[in-house]
Amino acid sequence: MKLLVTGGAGFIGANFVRRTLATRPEAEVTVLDALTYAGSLGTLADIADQVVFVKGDVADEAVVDELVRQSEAVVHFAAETHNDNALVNPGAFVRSNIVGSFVLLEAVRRHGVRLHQVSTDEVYGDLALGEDRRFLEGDAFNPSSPYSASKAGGDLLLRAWVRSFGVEATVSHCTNNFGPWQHVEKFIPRQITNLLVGGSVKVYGDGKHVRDWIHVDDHNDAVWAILDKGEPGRTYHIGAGNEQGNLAVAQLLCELTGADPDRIELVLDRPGHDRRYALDASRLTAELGWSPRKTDFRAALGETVDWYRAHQDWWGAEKSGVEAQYARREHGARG
Ligand code: NAD
Ligand code: TDX
Repeated sequence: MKLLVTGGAGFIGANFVRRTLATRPEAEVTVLDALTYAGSLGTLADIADQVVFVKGDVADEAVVDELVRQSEAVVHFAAETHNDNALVNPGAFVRSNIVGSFVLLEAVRRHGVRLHQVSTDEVYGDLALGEDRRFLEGDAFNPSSPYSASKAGGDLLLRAWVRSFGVEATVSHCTNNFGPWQHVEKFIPRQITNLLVGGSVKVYGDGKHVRDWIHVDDHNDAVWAILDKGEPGRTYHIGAGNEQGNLAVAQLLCELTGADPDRIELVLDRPGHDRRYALDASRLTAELGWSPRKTDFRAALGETVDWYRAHQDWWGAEKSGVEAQYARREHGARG
């Protein structure tokens, strides 16, 4: 199968490419990635001879049209993905996440190519702490942040292109991912690397915010299940039913790195910070037979800690710049 993977130099996309090469030797993979701050060729270095890499923007019609024309299926990961950045520069999110999806949808419509779009649980907005509910496929979108609104925008376009033009497309909403190759701006790698360089763990607000964590390989296996057996036009939730409070994750990371928990610091909260995310992913299990495998969170997080310990060459150069950016934002927000 000739597969186009957008955003394949980023965290989840690069893990997807690796897993695809390992499990589907027949797949011919082309990666389209703009190599923003979040994507790097270093992430694909050891498999560079097994993929075709094209540096380009998903919102660039000419590049996308040609690549989609040559493909049998597209898996769309490319996006601006960090909520804290969306509060500083939302325009980049509108362009990559909404215009990017539009350009891809038009290209798959023209060329009759199958599309799977990777989206997030954040499109539904948040739940209250202690509320006995998880979001279901079909719940109304109610995004709270510029990032989640831009992802919801791209997903609404997809729904309309399926219904109006009959494009053969599916979409999945996944919970928070962790694992190797995740940028050090995100919560888990930020705190692991803070601990490894002797810094403190920075938890926003009261630390009681809840995220539903899944290992990136489980996410990507679910994407393959949808590509193999999913019904065009259908929406699938991907989640491992693993809700954790941020403070609890911070404490676990201290334990796994042998750090004193007094290195956890409560810092200024993210504006508009969503309280709790939780998805019901039973449709995926019932209809496509997928279920998560890396369900021992402590063990999987321990492997992730070991990976960051062993790969300082990959994240070391980014770390101080990311922390300097966070420090400027906190200062600015406090006026
Ligand atoms: P990431 O930020 O690590 O990687 C994004 C990749 O997309 C980077 O390589 C970047 O260079 C590329 N990119 C950004 N804008 C582009 C553009 N306009 N054209 C081409 N390439 C562009 O993100 P990630 O965590 O790997 O997320 C991948 C996808 O999964 C996103 O669509 C995100 O919304 C979704 N998602 C992520 C999570 C999570 O927890 N990380 C959870 C659910 C869904
Ligand atoms: O330093 C931090 N301290 C902290 O307490 C950071 C970076 C985050 N947090 C909190 C905010 C969230 O409650 O940790 C939680 C996770 O934060 P992020 O890693 O920024 O993820 P989140 O905002 O939940 O969004 C993620 O999951 C859904 C991804 O970044 C999105 O791309 C995905 O769609």
